[in-house]
Amino acid sequence: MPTRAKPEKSAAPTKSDTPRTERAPAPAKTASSVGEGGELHQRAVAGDPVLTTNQGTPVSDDQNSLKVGARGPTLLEDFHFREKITHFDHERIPERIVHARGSAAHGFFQAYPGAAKFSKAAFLADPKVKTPVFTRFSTVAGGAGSVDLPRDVRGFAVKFYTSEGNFDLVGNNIPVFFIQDSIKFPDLIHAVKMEPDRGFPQNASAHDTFWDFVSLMPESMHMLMWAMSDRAIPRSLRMIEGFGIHTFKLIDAAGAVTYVKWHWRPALGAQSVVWDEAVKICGADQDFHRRDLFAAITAGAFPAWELSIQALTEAQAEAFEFDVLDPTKLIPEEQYPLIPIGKMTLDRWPENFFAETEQVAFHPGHVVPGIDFTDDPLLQGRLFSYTDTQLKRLGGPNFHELPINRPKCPMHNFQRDGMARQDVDRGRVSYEPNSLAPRGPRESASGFATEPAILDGNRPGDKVRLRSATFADHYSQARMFWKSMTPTERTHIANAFTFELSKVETIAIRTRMLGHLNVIEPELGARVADAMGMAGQADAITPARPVMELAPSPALSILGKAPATIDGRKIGVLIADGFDAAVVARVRAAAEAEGATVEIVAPKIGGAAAADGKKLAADHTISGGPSVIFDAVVVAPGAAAVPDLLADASAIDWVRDAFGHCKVIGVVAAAQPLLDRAGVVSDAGVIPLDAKSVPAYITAAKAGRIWSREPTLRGPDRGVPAPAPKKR
Ligand code: HDE
Repeated sequence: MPTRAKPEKSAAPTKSDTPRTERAPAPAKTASSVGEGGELHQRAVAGDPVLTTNQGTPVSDDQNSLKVGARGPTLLEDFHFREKITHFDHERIPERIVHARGSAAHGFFQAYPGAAKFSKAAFLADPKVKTPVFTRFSTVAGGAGSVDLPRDVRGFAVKFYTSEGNFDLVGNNIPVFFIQDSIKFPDLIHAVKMEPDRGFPQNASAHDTFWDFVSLMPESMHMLMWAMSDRAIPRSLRMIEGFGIHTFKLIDAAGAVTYVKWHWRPALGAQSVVWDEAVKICGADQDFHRRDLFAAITAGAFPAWELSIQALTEAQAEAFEFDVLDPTKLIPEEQYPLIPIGKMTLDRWPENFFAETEQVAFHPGHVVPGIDFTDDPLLQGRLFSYTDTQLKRLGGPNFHELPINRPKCPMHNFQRDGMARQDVDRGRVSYEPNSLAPRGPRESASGFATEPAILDGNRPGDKVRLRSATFADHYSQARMFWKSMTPTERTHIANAFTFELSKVETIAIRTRMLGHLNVIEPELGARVADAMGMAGQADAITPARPVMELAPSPALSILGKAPATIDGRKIGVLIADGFDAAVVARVRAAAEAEGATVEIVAPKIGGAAAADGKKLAADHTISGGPSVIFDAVVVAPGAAAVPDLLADASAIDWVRDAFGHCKVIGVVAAAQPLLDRAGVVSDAGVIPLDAKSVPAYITAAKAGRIWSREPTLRGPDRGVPAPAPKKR
């Protein structure tokens, strides 16, 4: 017999001396259990929900499992315990193999007048109609719990719940892709994900396997230029552009076909952070992008994007200098301007992350009448992959019944049963044709019918495993991208290549990549080789096709078209005891008038006392709210507090980083010693601040970063002209 240690003590605690979570059940529930049952009933009547099992059985004790004696083994018959633990054990579903880390929001789309000219799709027909949407942004390489700001492509997937079925526009924030044929997708993803023998790095392309693969795949060169540009480290999900990448077909009411590229443009303008900032943000706030989207939407500052198309006739598509079926090529906006066709606004954060953001199932094959595919071999492969992946992730063929995936228009067919079927299908008839259900669902002439035209050069031939010769130029648009960047953006690209290739251990991979960079643009190759200390070591690479000198496309530059705005941006104000409340209040009023938010940073979270003695609460401590999380900053401590700040490394870093990341700094005179200690040199972005100069500070902040500061601060490539480009 096991010994029972003082059973009476734990078996009958008094309510007053035992916290609820530690209460042990009375072994013999007689009168008291009846009493509790009565209590349950009363609470239910009062509208206060009773805790039940998943079968609806009321639960009397959710604090203790059922045991043989207070210290004895747990009993198998405890169905409530087993149900709860089993459910918990199965709470995770397989995460997406790519795009596992994502954040999403609900919203609506409204077409502009004239959109119907291109497509008979119902959601484009009437500008008054608000089509519900659910939009999920994601990184590609990392797992679901990875950080928000690695250098990576961002997914931009929109589900339109149209009156004629769901249309999913499953795109990225970069208009081209790494590969041309979907059969290479598993290789690409295996190469970029953590290396299989060591399990790292998580969510980073700066390692050998990624660069090994891409350096052997010249077709990835154009996309690499984008991935090494600032596009891959966005400031906010609200500030990214989106692209459908593949060429799609739109079909109008008369059956005419337009070949289109899809584009999303953010109302707030596109903006990125700098690399050093991204690295630090990943430590300061792993959820930087998710939190930013959540905060904006819950505050009512709804992010919006304009949807546009580039529209080509078949003849124009055929005449374009690259194959429009090649997803490593874009069509310059200067050649085919964007035609705006509508606007998306995201105005509601999901109720439940798992039910909606995790379980949403996108698929480029979810199209509606008026939209159709082309034979882009990457798109064709995706049309298979996405259903397959949902079967695995969501456990069977009924994923369309989950509320987030269910169309919001009527849906009827004869598909039946399967794992976790929710619908209770009625009647005898589950087949077609039938005569027993004359009012049952039938085909309709207005239903989706594949648009049969294929581009002229794409007539069916023999069964082959071939890459079209029209896909063979891998460098010309990569060079065009380089030529389209501002000097600052070029420096960022050179530094990104330098950083990533310096992480590659295998010398032969580095020299191979340097060879490709020389082909893309000798100046780039030379700058990166020089910054790596590997000048003259590049492999000689001969492109399959001579590189063409294409005209630059200014539309590809983020900085070149950056709007002067602080709308949607965040200003951090560092205060400490004795600060001037009037200056801080003016900064807040002026910033908020421009659509920005202001957050207060102070040595203590309880806040700081102004010169007039009034206390202002802080949003962050100095180390908890480093300047990397702000777009512009104000340094406004009281004079008496400055000596303490000078002794605080996080305060010095706060200022040093703001300067190093080229941010506009407003500073009160008393704080000058802090700027001196942080190595801040006065320039156009360091604004002496008093009550009068607040407008000047806001104007400077609207102009964005002080890029002229950057070459004085950070290498290895400081944007200095490279050694004389070699002749090709
Ligand atoms: Fe995806 N992709 N992909 N992809 N993709 C997935 O589907 C795939 C590609 C994109 O927020 C998966 O539901 C193949 C291009 C986004 O849930 C999977 C190929 C573009 C998302 C899949 C591509 C994308 C995915 C994983 C090469 C830009 C996230 C989970 C042919 C146009 C959607 C899932 C979300 C997700 C396959 C290439 C965008 C495995 C085979 C090109 C935004 O089905």
